[in-house]
Amino acid sequence: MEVLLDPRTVNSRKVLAGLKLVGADYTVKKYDYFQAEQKSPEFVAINPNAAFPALKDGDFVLWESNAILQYAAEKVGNINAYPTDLKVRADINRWLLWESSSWFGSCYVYLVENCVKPLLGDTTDETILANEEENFHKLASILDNRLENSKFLSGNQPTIADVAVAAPMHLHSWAKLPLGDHPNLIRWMTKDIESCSWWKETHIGEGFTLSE
Ligand SMILES: N[C@@H](CCC(=O)N[C@@H](CS)C(=O)NCC(=O)O)C(=O)O
Repeated sequence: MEVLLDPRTVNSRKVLAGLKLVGADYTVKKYDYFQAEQKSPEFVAINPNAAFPALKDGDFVLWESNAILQYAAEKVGNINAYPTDLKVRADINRWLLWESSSWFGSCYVYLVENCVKPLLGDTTDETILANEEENFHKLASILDNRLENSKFLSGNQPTIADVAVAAPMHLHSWAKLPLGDHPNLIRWMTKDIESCSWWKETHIGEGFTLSE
């Protein structure tokens, strides 16, 4: 499998971390988000959404990061990272859909306003941040409640649901995600997720710096 992405972006890091979690063999073709290479004719021919990431497996092309996580887990047959029990799998699929439809968008507001804009010399818009706050806390409370009696989102070991939901939070300090009222979410992210090898090996630092 080959993944085409910029490892500094949320959904690209998600895929790289997920491929490591499931134990997939893969190669990476790197693009540059800050040079708008997701809009290049070459990349748009692969992903017409002009957004990272995409995956190629022979002639098969797949985009949507969470679909890539599902495909890779199925291909490897990693039933710890993507259990086959009907209800456990439905629960994981639910978090994947929720992340893509709700959580990513809310976290992205903080990433853009507090990280991307200042980096590009633009001004943070406090009104945009204030307008997002209520929604962010509603969503974060859902995660916080879920994690009250559960180490990971779906039991005692990480699954692709944890990878998907953690990815939009990946620069949470720099992005100033308002996590203060959500102690279980803080514990999960800073202790349980950030100590995992698949998370550490895909580390992105402030300023969108890569370690390798
Ligand atoms: N739902 C898509 C979202 C992909 C997406 O929004 N990718 C961002 C980077 S995290 C991107 O490349 N956006 C294009 C742009 O900002 O021009 C997925 O999960 O793959």
